[in-house]
Amino acid sequence: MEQKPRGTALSRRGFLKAAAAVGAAGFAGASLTGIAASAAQAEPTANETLGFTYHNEHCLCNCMLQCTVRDGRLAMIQPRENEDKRFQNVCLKGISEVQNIYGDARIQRPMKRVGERGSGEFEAISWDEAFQMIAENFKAIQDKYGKEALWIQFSTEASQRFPPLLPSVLGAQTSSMNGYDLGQGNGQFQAFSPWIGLFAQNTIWQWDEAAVVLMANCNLVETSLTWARAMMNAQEAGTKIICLDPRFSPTASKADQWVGLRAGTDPAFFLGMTKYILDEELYDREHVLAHTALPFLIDPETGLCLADVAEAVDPETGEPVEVKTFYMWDEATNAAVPHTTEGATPALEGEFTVNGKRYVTQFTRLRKDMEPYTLEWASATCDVPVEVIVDVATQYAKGPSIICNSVGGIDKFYNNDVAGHCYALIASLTGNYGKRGTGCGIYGYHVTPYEAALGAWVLPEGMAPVSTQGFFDVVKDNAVHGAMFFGDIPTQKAANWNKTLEWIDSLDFVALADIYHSSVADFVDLVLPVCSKFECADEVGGVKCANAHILANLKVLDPLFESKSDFYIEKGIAEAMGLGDLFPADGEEYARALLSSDDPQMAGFTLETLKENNGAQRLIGSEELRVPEIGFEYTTPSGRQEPYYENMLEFGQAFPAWEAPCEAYPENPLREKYPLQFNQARSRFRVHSAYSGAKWTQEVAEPCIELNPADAATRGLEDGDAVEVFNDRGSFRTVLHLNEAVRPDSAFMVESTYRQYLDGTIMQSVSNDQLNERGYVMPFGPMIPFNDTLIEIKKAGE
Ligand SMILES: Nc1nc2c(c(=O)[nH]1)N[C@H]1C(S)=C(S)[C@@H](COP(=O)(O)OP(=O)(O)OC[C@H]3O[C@@H](n4cnc5c(=O)[nH]c(N)nc54)[C@H](O)[C@@H]3O)O[C@H]1N2
Ligand SMILES: Nc1nc2c(c(=O)[nH]1)N[C@H]1C(S)=C(S)[C@@H](COP(=O)(O)OP(=O)(O)OC[C@H]3O[C@@H](n4cnc5c(=O)[nH]c(N)nc54)[C@H](O)[C@@H]3O)O[C@H]1N2
Ligand code: SF4
Ligand SMILES: [Mo]
Repeated sequence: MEQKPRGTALSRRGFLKAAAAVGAAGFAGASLTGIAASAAQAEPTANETLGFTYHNEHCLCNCMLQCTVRDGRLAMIQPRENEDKRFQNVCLKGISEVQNIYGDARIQRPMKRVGERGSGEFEAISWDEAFQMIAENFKAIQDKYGKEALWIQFSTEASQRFPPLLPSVLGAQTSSMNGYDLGQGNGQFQAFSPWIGLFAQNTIWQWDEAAVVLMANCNLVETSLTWARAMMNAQEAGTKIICLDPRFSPTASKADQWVGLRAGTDPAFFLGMTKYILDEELYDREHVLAHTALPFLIDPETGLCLADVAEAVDPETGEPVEVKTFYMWDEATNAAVPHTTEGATPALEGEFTVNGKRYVTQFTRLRKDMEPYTLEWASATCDVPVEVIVDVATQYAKGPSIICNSVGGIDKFYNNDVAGHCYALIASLTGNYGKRGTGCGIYGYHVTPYEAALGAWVLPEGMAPVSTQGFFDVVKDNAVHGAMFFGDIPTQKAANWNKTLEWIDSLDFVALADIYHSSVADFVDLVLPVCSKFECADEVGGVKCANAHILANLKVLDPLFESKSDFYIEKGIAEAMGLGDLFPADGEEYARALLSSDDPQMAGFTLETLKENNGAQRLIGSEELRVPEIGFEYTTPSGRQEPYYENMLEFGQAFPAWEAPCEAYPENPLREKYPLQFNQARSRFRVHSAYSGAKWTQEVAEPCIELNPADAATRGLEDGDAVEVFNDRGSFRTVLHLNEAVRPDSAFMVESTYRQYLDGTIMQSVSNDQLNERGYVMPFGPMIPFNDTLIEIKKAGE
């Protein structure tokens, strides 16, 4: 996940209430006492010092860590003491950083390419030379082709200390769209509220209030590892977890019920449930009438809503806005009335004449649109028995129920928005949104309502990056002539590696800043060593808000080898280009700017208080981590839940309509050559490619591809075989493991690892880069269908 959810007006009100009840001073006092006790317990010995930092953003956990440095070397990592034990966490990846940060895969010094691109031949140069080389090349490219001909992008993890400034200062292009993680969100958010509508508005700690949690495309126990305890707590309290996953995933193994559907067919499963719920009248009629737009009148020919549009001014922003009044059919007066009419008796279904024209309700259209999605159809499409669809639909409709959709699985299929739209529809229809124990959306951030607005380092007016497209689009055109990546962008943020390589070859200059020797390192002109979150040149190397805390990346060690932080690399480049004055002088100055915020949740927080509190301070008013009542206020045009999308009429998706995956569907003739669907997901042993080089992790989790034993047998393959994975786009080599948990006709692999662990090849060689055009009219853009990929596997060398 790239963008983080921002607090909502609703949640902010919730916060103010909570703050008033608890009292800000009381909380701060209590927390200080706790810290004093913890510091005393952990008194270091003579040659030991303690340091505090935060860990990965991208495993969605951001653990707060206490680090012991012995004789100048990182010796032990523990969770930082926290009064709230839910936030006192660490996993093996964190603990093993004592080895990993000194590991072989670490980039140690600036290096300039001397051989061909891809040859891996480099020679060490000084930082001055490196900065000079970048400055000259950036300048030449921007002078010749314009500022936007330079592309600078940070991977999510590389932007988790200080917010990047370089793309803004240079007016370079940077990515505004990721091409992943927001596919279901694209289809879901507009039913509830712009942007935040894709995040659950309550927290994972409220799952115990639900009767059922449907986990769709979510392997929570690995991908939100430290929050999985909330799921277990809920199970203990009697909540039933139902996991939809083609693979018997670790989460499926802990769930109460597993539905092993065919990959890429979640929309069909939900459409089948929806039709069943309609046919059996299992929807929540009262909720639908009072809180959804489903009784609104639409023109049956065009699908457009009967509505009046008036101009108004947004009281908060002063911007002109459209105010829409929709119409419902009032059965009491037998007339169309505005949707805001108090005391009306709206008709749910039927055909009505208004001003001589025929209208139907959205609900009437819904019944018609859902007609094709019979249980038999859904069962055949998803490869799930009819009884299972009926059973899940019945449990879900009864509620209170939650849909926890994460951002894997179907999100990496061509039809991802349809899945998100289905969740919004079924939740609105059954009243499983907007009340306690209900909810729908992403829970991975688990504390969505508790997000504080940090301050910023202010740049001169108009100094901003150009940001209109995603990396997946940039690789297709030749308008960019130079690039710099902070992290492994080219191998992760576009599919079809051979095409990406062609693009890299077309560039005049390309540089990389990374901690580890990631896959793209051998293909760039200049490699720069970045320090880890355990290393800082200053007292502080980053400040962020996560886990309902403000966190500080405080110094544990000086930068190892010749590394520098991303901040000092950006600043060094800017200095070489005569723009260094625009940057903060050092980490302290940047940290203070970020901490200058008028958000009441962080009132009184300073760099000093953060240091006193061992690098973490709880947001004021966030103790409870429960949203008292979500209410029925949505910033949709009608203020109701709106699962009917007028703006998607042209795509036949006003209500969700089945659309097959673009490559990995059963009838695709390509299956004859490439019979296996390629399921890629994440694992507890890595955070994307990070930890690939970690020796201790390698001992327990070597990169491999997994097949069901039946599929291996038909190919004459055995556990441990060296194999080649291929399709028309490319190929890679790895080791095969057999696993009954993998669905027949598919292969499973953890995304992703560095080339050096795949015999110099890369899994992105085979992934599908066909984008769904509909994505371009959606706010988060099209998504890369990584999993909508067909492959075949054979013994390597055959
Ligand atoms: N084939 C395939 N591709 C995929 C996916 C898939 O399922 N299949 N999933 C996609 C998804 S969902 C995502 S989110 C992306 C994630 O892919 P990335 O955006 O690459 O993942 P991150 O963990 O954000 O970044 C990891 C990179 O940043 C480096 N790094 C870590 N910390 C720092 C730092 O402080 N500074 C610098 N400069 N570098 C740092 C790491 O060494 C590594 O190279 O991958 C996508 N790509
Ligand atoms: N430890 C760790 N945690 C992480 C990350 C990491 O790299 N490491 N990365 C973070 C990031 S950026 C992301 S995007 C999230 C992703 O976290 P999740 O959303 O949990 O996604 P995945 O792990 O990609 O896949 C989840 C499950 O979906 C299943 N699946 C595959 N295809 C389908 C399908 O068609 N339908 C259904 N219902 N299920 C399917 C997979 O088998 C897998 O078990 O994890 C985050 N957390
Ligand atoms: S990798 Fe492990 S220790 Fe680090 S933040 Fe994630 S869960 Fe916590
Ligand atoms: Mo992601």
